[in-house]
Amino acid sequence: MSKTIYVLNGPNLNLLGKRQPDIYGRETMADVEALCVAEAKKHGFAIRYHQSNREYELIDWIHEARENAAGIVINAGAFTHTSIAILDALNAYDGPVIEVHISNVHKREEFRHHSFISARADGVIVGCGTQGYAFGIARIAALHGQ
Ligand code: CA2
Repeated sequence: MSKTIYVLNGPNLNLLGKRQPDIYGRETMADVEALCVAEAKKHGFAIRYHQSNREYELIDWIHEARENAAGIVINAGAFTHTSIAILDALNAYDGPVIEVHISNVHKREEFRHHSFISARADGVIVGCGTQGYAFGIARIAALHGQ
């Protein structure tokens, strides 16, 4: 069994900690990566961590995960609400997928209430801040009995 969990982040999440702290908190992407590495280590897993503003890069990483990932934690950012292409890529991946949103999208604008990714996700974590990433990793570990 693979011991690598992919953590994938979509557009604008590179700005985390730099703007809108009232919505997204003060931690940066680097802080979230460190949190993911630490959580994964507790369960005996490693992390492959990526962020991109380009849809095709996220799709390519999901394809790569088909070969070697124990699971995928994905915050696809605004692509969550628009991308059938990311849904299709996730549908071609057999392992556990956990969808994470830092903010509670259901308390926000109506257009954030629908997620294409939720149609594939095994679990969805919203509104728990960046801690949601750790919950996602813990869930994937639990699904593998770790
Ligand atoms: O709550 C989340 O994690 C979101 O996936 C974040 C996306 C948003 O489009 C989704 O509806 C919900 C946006 C990410 C933008 O991140 C920023 C962080 C700091 C400053 C500006 C943008």
